[in-house]
Amino acid sequence: MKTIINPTKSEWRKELKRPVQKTKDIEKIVKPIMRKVKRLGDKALKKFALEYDHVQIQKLLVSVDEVKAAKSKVAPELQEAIQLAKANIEKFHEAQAGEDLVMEVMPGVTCMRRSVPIQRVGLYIPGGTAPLFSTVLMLGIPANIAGCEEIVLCTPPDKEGNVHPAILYTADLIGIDKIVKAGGAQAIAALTYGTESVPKVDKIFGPGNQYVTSAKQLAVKKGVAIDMPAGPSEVLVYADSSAIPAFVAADLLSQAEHGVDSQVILVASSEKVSEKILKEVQNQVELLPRKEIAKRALESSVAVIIGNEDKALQLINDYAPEHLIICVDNEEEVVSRIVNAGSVFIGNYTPESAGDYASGTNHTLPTYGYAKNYSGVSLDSFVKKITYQKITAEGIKNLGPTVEIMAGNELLDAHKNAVTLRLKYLDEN
Ligand code: HSO
Ligand code: ZN
Repeated sequence: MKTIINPTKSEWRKELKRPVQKTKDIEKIVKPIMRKVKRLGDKALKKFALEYDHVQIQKLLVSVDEVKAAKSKVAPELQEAIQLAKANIEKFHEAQAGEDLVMEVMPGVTCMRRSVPIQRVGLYIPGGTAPLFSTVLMLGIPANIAGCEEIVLCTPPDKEGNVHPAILYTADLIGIDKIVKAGGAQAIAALTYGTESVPKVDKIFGPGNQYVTSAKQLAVKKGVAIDMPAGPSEVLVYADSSAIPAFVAADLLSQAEHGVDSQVILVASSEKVSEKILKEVQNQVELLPRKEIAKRALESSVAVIIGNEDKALQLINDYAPEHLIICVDNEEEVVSRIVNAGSVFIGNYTPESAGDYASGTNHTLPTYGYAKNYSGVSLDSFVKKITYQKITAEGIKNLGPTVEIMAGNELLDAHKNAVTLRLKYLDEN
């Protein structure tokens, strides 16, 4: 990890710049994939499974028997852990359901707002080096609570044509029964256009590699919504001498092990604090099975020494990390001044992995600086808010003249007439 000491704003901005994403080159590969899936449907999905997942798929949909068989392959202790995580995530997401709004704004004029579930949602669960069954919980639970009518899960098959048992077990536990063996851009294309086996959806959720991300971006142009723009996962830890170095090091590494492009940043209040933590990082990384990935991520990671709290907060809010861990003495004051972060973890006993798996918050969070203007996935992500209004005869008498004047001044006479006709009618009857 590179260390920079008391940098100026332009210095830390340069050092913390996220890597530029070469979207154009990726799009050139993704666009033909999308077109082929649109044209050939299931046939294209099977062709791409052979090409990219190296497996001949007979049936794209996971069968009931496959789900049953998966359960016996998941150790009881893992089943229990997933159930506990599910309970916490359900509790926290159920509590997010706000009351519908009904209000008589002036006599006879009632406005309402109701949450209505997005009807059809697609959840993408990546394959690759880690089977992210936790993401099934994070996306499937709020989709269920919201009441989405159709929930489709796409995930790539392994070389034997199977889906990881823990993914199947988790999906079954939360009642998702449409699981499609399709990964990459082709899965996103299937959810965008629909195929014989895959229903077209209204919104697509979930992480993925650059191809998946690019396909999601293209899906938006076809009228499908997505959870949020994506970039590599990231963590920023703000630590002073009250932080326990081994804990901070483990947190930094838990992000680093996600991928070689993970962004890991330490903001330390002094050189001494930083040195202790970095020493721990060096020791702990050697013990990790994914040490090669973590080491590469650390190569492009930075430790910043900033003694001044105001400046540290300026850096944090400017960087807008996906995950922010705060391990400083006056945590309450610091937390209250955070305005840009995906999710905040407070104190020595709050590792990021608690939120990644089981505490109850969602782990699908804005990266790449999007925490400045996006929220993480929550119950809200699975609903639309529809507004309604009901105006009585008394109401239109009260409100009508105001609308007439405004419409007239915008030179929109049809708008004005819509009120004038009604007021006249009421006058004459
Ligand atoms: N830290 C990841 C989520 C995750 N971690 C899943 C472990 N499994 C991105 O927020
Ligand atoms: Zn993680």
